[in-house]
Amino acid sequence: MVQRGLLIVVEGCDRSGKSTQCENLVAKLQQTGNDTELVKFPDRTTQTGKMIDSYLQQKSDLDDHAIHLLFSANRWEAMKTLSEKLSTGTTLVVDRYAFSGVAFSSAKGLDLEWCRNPDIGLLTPDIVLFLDLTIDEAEKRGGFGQERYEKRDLQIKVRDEFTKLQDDTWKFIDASQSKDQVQQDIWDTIKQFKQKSTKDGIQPLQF
Ligand code: Z5A
Ligand code: MG
Repeated sequence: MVQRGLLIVVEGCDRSGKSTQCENLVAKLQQTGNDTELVKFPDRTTQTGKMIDSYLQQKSDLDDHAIHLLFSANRWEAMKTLSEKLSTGTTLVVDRYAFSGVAFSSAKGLDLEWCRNPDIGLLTPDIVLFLDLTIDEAEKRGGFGQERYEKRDLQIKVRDEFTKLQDDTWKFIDASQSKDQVQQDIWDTIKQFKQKSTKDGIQPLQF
């Protein structure tokens, strides 16, 4: 029987280095013989993704609830494909997931429990790597861009909301370190996790 792949989610505030580290981690896992693919949410290529992209670029406006549901739908439409990949042994490294959805919408003032509901039943991550960076440190990486949520006050609230979502699958990584050191910390965390899960036997994902 093929051992299923791991669902590794990378979360964190703006400019914490998620995309940089996701690419590194995928390359490292592939080099060490693990069938691995990168997934990114929002997926801006699908029909829902195009509406999200237009909203983020401030080319269109949507009710806060409606855009929240679109972000969730953008994940749901990928679930069948992702669950097939996991069950045939592919490990997935996911750049942002439902935690971003809940953190951003609740930071805008929507009820936290309401925000959680549409994502209930999505594939459960095996591990969530939270790249932790203060807003002051994030700002040193260049001024905010033109996208809708790239504003200091909102980003501070988002960080607070993220910290409410953690559970025992979360591993905090100090993202203020050099790219190489962050990469090393992530790799050590994944190696430890894989050793432990091989010992305990990986629990089936909740489909
Ligand atoms: N959003 C939402 O509202 N609801 C949802 O359900 C989801 C998302 C899934 C678009 O996301 C927006 O959608 C986002 C949340 C919202 N809004 N905001 N803000 P996105 O993922 O497409 O956003 P992005 O454009 O990829 O930016 P990012 O994710 O915030 O950046 P990052 O991936 O964390 O960082 P990076 O691109 O790897 O690095 C940023 C810069 O820092 C770059 O110049 C790097 O070279 C540099 N960098 C990276 N690491 C380091 C270290 N260690 N030291 C120094 N410099 C570094
Ligand atoms: Mg990114």
